[in-house]
Amino acid sequence: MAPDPSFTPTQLSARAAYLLRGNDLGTMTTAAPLLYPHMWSWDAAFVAVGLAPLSVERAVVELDTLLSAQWTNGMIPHIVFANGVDGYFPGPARWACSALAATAPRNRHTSGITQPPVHAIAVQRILDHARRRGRSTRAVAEAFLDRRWDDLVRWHRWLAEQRDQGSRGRITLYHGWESGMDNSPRWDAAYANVIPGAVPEYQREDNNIVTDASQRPSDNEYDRYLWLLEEMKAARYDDELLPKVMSFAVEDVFVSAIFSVACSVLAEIGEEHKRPLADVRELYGWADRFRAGVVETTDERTGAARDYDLRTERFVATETVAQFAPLLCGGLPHDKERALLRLMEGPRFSGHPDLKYSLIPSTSPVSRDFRPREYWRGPVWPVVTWLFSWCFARRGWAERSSMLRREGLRQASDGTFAEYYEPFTGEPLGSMQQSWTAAAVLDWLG
Ligand code: 9WN
Repeated sequence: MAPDPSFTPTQLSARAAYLLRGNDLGTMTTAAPLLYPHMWSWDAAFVAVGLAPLSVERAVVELDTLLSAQWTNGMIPHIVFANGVDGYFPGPARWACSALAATAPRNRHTSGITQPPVHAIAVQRILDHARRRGRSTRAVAEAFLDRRWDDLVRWHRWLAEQRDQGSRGRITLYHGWESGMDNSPRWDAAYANVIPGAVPEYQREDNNIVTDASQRPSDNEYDRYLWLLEEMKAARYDDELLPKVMSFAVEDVFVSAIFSVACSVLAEIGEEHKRPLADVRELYGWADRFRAGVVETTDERTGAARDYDLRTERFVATETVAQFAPLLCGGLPHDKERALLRLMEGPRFSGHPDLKYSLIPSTSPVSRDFRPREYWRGPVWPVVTWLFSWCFARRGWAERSSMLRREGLRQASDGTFAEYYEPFTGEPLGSMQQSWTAAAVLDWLG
């Protein structure tokens, strides 16, 4: 069989660096040049991870831009809109945050929902890289931490208090977009109970760019996404009202695991950099509470984690990557953890015999929900691979971590930096030149 066209590691990292420069608008990097021409919250954190080996200074700017759009309640919004750029729907006019929300920033347009809290990981990568540089770069990273520590803690406090009002150790989402896994089968049951009312007329932009409809969410799904915006707008994005009025309310086990990890990471940074002890204690407390919340959802036999639908008061088990949430944050008894690792590496996931690369698909190839090309219903997402690989290294699983890195790099060596890949053929799908794919590659090769 002829080898696939592929770039050497040196060529690949040069191309990744070039891509990030190309997507750089000055103080923010677009998530992708055409499909996502603005800054997304968790994309920005991963972008900062990729920028850090190139320039700690530029990585700091990325997080500063994001944090300068933080809401006064502490929420980091899922999109910070680039000034004067159109081309994405729903844009600022549809969200209408500055007009409706008392806590939205006045000087920047943002969306009114949030996204997974991976930012502490980016801060840690920035500090790691700064440590290896000269004194002036170290000073830039230190000054960033001085300037933004309180904002980062406020962000975590908002999640712990406003998005876990019952202190159950799980983050509640009021929109599937908040998970970052928009149309994952995880949300099918919850969306089935979202009955769109009068959605003001709209025109999608995404399918002008990705013209193959099978790669994006359907119109039916978009109607529900847009209806949830109307529900939030009617509540003026008020944290106290959302739990009462939103027809979608799900405790996301994957976001909860990420939050637990991020709280530990931020607490460790705080300890090392002599931040207030009260903050550090609070962060460790949240890390423990959310780890326990994740473990509580797991299946007795397999260790697989489940989301919890607050509207139907039911656990939702799906054969998706979210099942592996406890492997990110730990906390499972040893036997259960071994069982979950076997599930992840076995034929239902990364050990499926027909996969092109041994990577974790967004949905299991043997699930009846599996669609190999359709957004979060099957394809492999390089940034998710990076997250697992980073968390596994942190957990001391060096071999597993480097296996994911190796396979992730083989997948990315086509040089397209695609948003996601078809798991059997390795075909690049969705947006090309996706910033966070380049960032993952830069970190792996850095
Ligand atoms: C909606 C930018 C974002 C990612 C999400 C991904 C996708 C947006 C969309 O793109 O979501 O937020 O329009 O589909 O699902 O994870 O942050 O890359």
